[in-house]
Amino acid sequence: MTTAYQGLLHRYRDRLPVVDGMRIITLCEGNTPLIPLLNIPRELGKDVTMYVKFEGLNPTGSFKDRGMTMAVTQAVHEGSRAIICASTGNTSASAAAYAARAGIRSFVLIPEGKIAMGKLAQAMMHGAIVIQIQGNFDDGMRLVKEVATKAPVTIVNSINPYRIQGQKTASFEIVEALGRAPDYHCIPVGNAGNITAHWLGYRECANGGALPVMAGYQAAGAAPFISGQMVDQPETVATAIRIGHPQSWDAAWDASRASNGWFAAHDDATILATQKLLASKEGIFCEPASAISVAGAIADIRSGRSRAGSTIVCTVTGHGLKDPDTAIASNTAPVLKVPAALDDVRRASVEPL
Ligand code: AN7
Repeated sequence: MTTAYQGLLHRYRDRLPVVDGMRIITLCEGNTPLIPLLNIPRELGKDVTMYVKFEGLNPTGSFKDRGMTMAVTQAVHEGSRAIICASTGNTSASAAAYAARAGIRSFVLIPEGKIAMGKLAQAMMHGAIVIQIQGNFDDGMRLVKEVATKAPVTIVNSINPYRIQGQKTASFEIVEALGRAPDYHCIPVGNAGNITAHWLGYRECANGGALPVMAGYQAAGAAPFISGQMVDQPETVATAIRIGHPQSWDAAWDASRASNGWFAAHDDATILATQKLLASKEGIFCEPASAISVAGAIADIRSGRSRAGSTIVCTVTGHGLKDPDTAIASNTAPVLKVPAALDDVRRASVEPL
């Protein structure tokens, strides 16, 4: 018997809808590090402990793998030969990878021109049928639901309850690492599956202990939870959360209200500045959408909305390598170009005044 880590469905078998005889489709996802932030809290000058749950270190580079291992395992168990999703990129990358692993087909609907290159590359490499639609994620979601009524395919968006089951395990890991729930859990919100899953996970593992306040953050141009109504033309540099009609609307409101939490929006400039801050001050490179949890945490610490002395966990949902184009475009420092000669390299290495 191997003692190596075998993924979430083995690890949390008794707390997930895993049944005997299931062929478990896994890439050994989960078990991601809870990284303490060092420099950002010190520079804030406030008495808080901040952690990043770095979900970008999952096998396909995002938190989606947690839900996908469960959803694809269940789909295969039910005899499904194909899965389908609409996606801003990460769900499609994960679905494609787990379908490849299972030996079944995957169909992914993505908004044309609005997904990060790394994510498109993943879907293509894993052999998904990639359908770019001239519309946004919300159009894709509507189409996927229609297709699934007519064709024998399993939807693996987070409207599939097995996705939420898998994703709740992130909360289990956090509580195990801290020995209790954090005081605040800060999380990006797009389609709102992940905040829903985290709240479920915390409730299941609380054991009578305190639950965290759930703080959900949206991009200012795609912020239905802040305006209180759906957004028809969402727009943000954080393409992963360019979603105007979140599917888990009610469940996310439940999480927010029941935890005495809140939703807040941050603009694209703040998102990119925080992405850069995390990379340059902490060595953590995440994609733009992921940085919003840290942007939100910082704003709420500064304003005093988060109590002094508290422990704050920020979910960092996806890896920065997913979207190199945005990273390169948002950096103003030039990359120096010199002849391949020692003198030129030495001259270039002197800090510019
Ligand atoms: C990096 O891939 O919806 O609120 O289709 O990729 O659970 O939707 C991605 C969502 C945050 C928001 N951060 O999570 C998709 C998709 C990243 C993401 C979110 C997404 P939810």
